[in-house]
Amino acid sequence: QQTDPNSPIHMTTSDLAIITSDQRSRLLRRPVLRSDEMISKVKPIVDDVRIRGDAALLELTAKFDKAKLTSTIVLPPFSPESMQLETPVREAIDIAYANIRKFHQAQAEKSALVVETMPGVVCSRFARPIARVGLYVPGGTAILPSTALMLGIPAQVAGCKEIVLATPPRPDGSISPEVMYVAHLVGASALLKAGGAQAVSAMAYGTQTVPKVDKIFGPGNQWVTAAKMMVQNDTDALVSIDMPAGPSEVLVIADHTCRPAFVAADLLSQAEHGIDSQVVLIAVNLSPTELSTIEGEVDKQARALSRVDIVRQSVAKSIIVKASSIEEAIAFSNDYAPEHLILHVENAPDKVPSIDNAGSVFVGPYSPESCGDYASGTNHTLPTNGYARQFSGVNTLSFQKHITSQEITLDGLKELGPTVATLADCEGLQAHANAVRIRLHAN
Ligand code: HSO
Ligand code: ZN
Repeated sequence: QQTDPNSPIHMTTSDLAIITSDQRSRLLRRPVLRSDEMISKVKPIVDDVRIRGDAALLELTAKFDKAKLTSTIVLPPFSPESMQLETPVREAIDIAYANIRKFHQAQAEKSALVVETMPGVVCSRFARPIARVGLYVPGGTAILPSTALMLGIPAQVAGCKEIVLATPPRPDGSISPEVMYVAHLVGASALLKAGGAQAVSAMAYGTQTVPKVDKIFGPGNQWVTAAKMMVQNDTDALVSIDMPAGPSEVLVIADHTCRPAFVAADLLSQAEHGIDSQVVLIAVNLSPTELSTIEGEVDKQARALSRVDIVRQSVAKSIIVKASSIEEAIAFSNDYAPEHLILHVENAPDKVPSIDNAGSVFVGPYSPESCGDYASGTNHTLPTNGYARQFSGVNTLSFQKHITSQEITLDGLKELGPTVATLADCEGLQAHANAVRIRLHAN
């Protein structure tokens, strides 16, 4: 898309005090995701890999990633040369790894939940790892070792036995040493050099060399997302996915206490992800001067970015919403259900209890989203597109499932059995009632 490099980089402003409820609903909406259309586009790719396996995978990787490979799978131990890093980068990855691990380890359930619902009737619930998981780490305009950390660490902590990490190869057939190093740290059992719908299909069905997995995680472009949705609906694949993913988003709530330069920097950090990034600023009672200072900062900082061309397009689609109170701002944010919510407001911690819908919250002026994106400990694979209403971000429990169990004593059955028999009779399911009565009559 051609854009004039001299035109100002600015967002469109609306005022909650004067817009109609229809206009408000429109502000809350994300660009329409054409999932049906995308699913019909990815179907031939998914089917090709499902049917022809490795041969199709190699051909598609040559076509889409321009990499001519003889094998797409790399097994550990990974060679030291493939993960050679500058010391500061390795140390940064190590610190991020330690923090993310600490936070995700704390999420792991240590013991079973045990409840005696009636005397002699003991119900329990315990977690077990999902045995085989596939982690998709996107390639494209940026290398994303951070995504490998965010998916690999909870898988490792949850105790998954097989961790397949898929990422598109570079044209020379290699994988970035940063991603290789993370694959090593998280104990990946196989690295799949493939991207897009073809990688998802390979992991969902398995090929001659790619292990089949039980659940597929990770963000990706529309092709990856459509392929994930498609395979999760195929009972032959018997695979689940983490969540439907859309373009990345941030919503910043700022009041008179905010530092305009910080607000602008946060908006831009999300805007640089891609031209479809969703960036929203809610300005709470800001004066025209305060607002134009923020807009000036957005323009100035954007021009200094190497990804200015991407930012120019995403900012052009972004919005500023004027609110007249913090309550009104939070109500809008809860309706929007942003992936990331940043609170640049007075007494920010006091506002957290009123947040109902958000993937992850960044509280106060010194908590930029970047910290959560990389290294503070929280996960950056979060619900987008308004799915924060019903989905949690990826966490340790995403890599486990729960099993319930019960143990009933004879006294317990004497207590509970008549209730069960009555309900079974009432449903006309005699064999169910018999399973209880046969035991009670035997004693
Ligand atoms: N903000 C992105 C995550 C990310 N940021 C990766 C930098 N690298 C997810 O919403
Ligand atoms: Zn980010």
